Amino acid sequence: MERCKTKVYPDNLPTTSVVIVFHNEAWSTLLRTVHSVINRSPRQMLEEIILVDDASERDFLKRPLENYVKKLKVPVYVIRMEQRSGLIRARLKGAAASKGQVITFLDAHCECTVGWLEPLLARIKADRRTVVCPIIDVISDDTFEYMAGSDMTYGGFNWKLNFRWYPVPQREMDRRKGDRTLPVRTPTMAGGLFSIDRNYFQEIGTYDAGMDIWGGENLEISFRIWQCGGTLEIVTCSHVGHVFRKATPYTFPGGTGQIINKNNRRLAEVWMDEFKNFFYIISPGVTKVDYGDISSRAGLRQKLQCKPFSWYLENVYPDSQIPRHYFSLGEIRNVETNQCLDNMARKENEKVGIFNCHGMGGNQVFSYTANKEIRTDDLCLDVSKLNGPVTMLKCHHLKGNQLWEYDPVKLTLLHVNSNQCLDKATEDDSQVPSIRDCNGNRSQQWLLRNVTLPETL
Ligand code: UD2
Ligand code: MN
Repeated sequence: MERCKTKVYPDNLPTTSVVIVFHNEAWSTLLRTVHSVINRSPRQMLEEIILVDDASERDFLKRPLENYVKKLKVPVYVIRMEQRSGLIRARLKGAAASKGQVITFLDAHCECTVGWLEPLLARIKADRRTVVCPIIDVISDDTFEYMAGSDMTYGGFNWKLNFRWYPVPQREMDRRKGDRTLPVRTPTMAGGLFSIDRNYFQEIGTYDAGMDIWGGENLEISFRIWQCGGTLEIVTCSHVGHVFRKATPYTFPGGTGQIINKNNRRLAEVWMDEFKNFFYIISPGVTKVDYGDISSRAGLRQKLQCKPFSWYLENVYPDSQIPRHYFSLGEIRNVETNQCLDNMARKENEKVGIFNCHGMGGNQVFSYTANKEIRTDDLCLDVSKLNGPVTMLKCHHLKGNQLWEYDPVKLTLLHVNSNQCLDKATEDDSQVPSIRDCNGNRSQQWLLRNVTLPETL
């Protein structure tokens, strides 16, 4: 942004160590990252670059890499994990070896832009409990060209605990008085690119070393920062590009699903209180995954006297995909046909379905929220014309076509804007519900049931 170019930062900004972990990274992308850090960081602020090799299997990442980095004009150290440990424990090893006042983590396929570092360090200098992320620009994995990312999205997550970008809400625009060059308070970080005061990283408990390979650590540290008294920001004057890859270039020993589910369970159990149920209900099977011992992380939460997840939802992420207040979380069953609303694994902008009830959660989990939305994950039932169809759109929090009035006596679900009632399937498509003038028939009656979770919890 033009007005970022004329901002003036203090001279005596803290020094940073840049920690880059990698497993089987390509030479070109790794060195693009390293050279861009060296070329585009003021020398006095750059303490060192620490490359942590997570037991890569490629020869060029051994001696050739060590010989190459020796010739660079900034200290670059290569340290190695003895065995494949995953990005979380690799970053911990890099952090432990670092000497700068700030630690900046980067993925191994990035490009820092001119002026990327000063705005990050300035925020930490102003408040050491502020953790900062640059805007992540997109480097194409086909052409490696550089494309600007948006300053109008921030980090969130869905019920499955996938990190997602969502529009920066109006309240956050208002707080910044419309000045897009001011940092955005973000509920979560993407995970790979951020700066944190080195001592503060220790104080708030670094990372959960019980997490393996990949995933979950980004939401874990985001929740922890906010719940334990810190602030997490996207600094919109700082840009770093990242290669978003279509497929993972490495293996997940033990299975991708197993590992991610385990990491996610650890963060849900420690940080999310009763709201973990949204994750468990929509992901049948996840509750069977063993997540190991979390007592030290629970102890950390206790020691730091961190706030409950409900506080986080209320104060940090009021537009969260997980509703803070809700009437039901479970199936929505038609009284006449005994069938249930079902998202049929369909996507955004498609019709919601209806199917035999299976009581297993997953695609048949809907929440009727205190805001009178009917949601399944980050999608809301939406009707934009008389007589339907009922589609699933990204929840917009503005009521409008996503406002439903449930009558607990008549059992009707009235779509307020059209003044019509949700009804059973039509004759021409038995797998989608309809919307018709309210007539008091049993086919317009719905039971909103709370699903009970399996005993294993
Ligand atoms: C995103 C983050 C990533 C991490 C991840 C969730 C961005 C841009 N990226 O996924 O940093 O937070 O979400 O866990 O925000 N690596 C290892 N050992 C492994 C696996 C990966 O060292 O076993 C390295 C890998 O070489 C890379 C970094 O960890 O440098 C992140 O991995 P990724 O690039 O595959 O993750 P990404 O960008 O899909
Ligand atoms: Mn990456």
